[in-house]
Amino acid sequence: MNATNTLTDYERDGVFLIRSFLSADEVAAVRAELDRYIRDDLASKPLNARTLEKDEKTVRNLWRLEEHNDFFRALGERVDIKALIAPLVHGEPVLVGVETFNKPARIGSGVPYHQDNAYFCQTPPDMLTVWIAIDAVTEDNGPVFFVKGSHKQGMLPTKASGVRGNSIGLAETPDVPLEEQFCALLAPGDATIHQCETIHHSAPNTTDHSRLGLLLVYRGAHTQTDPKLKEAYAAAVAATPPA
Ligand SMILES: O=C(O)CCC(=O)C(=O)O
Repeated sequence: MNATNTLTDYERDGVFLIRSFLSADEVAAVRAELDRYIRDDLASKPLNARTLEKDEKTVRNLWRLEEHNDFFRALGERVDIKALIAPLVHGEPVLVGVETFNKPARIGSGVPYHQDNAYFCQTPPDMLTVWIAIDAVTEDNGPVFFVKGSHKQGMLPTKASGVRGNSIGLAETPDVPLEEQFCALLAPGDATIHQCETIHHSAPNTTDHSRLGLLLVYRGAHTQTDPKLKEAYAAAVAATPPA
């Protein structure tokens, strides 16, 4: 990977793609540990460790894996990954979350248009997400669409979305047709990295193929919580709690 191109693309577009971010063996190890964690550990964790789909039994999201699981904390703390992230967050990267968006076959729910900083509430917005495909992400199984360059607009007005696990969305849908958005089609192990104010969303998964993504979230050590953003987020999450 060319670090200069990476930084240029990230600053310009607010998102970029990295092929083979994890090897096939690493993807297999992630999948095995997620399966084991859901089967053996999840029931003993607090309710805020996950969000379920509408059937009330299939996992939509795992949250706080860096707190609950040594394997995922170690992955998020990997020195090579943090070295890649440092220039992008303009400082010392701090791991703040390891999560999943499972998007299970047939019942995986959609994610409304949003900017992550409505959840993270950080200033300056030196915060990002590494979204790693564990399953293949196709046009049909609910890929994430990004509006390139949208991070340059700053934070846009929000509204409570009523979606469990994604309680705050954009007040208005951006005026950019889907065909002009960047659709992240990924093979297992590929990743995208998006800045926390880049607009993105995904559709429900109605296919027979699961679309599991593992997310590593980092901020620069210098960022601080913005009280106004926090107030809006607290109201949305109180209206639609994640669990
Ligand atoms: O995985 C998805 O469908 C949405 C992911 C997302 O919203 C995020 O990465 O912030």
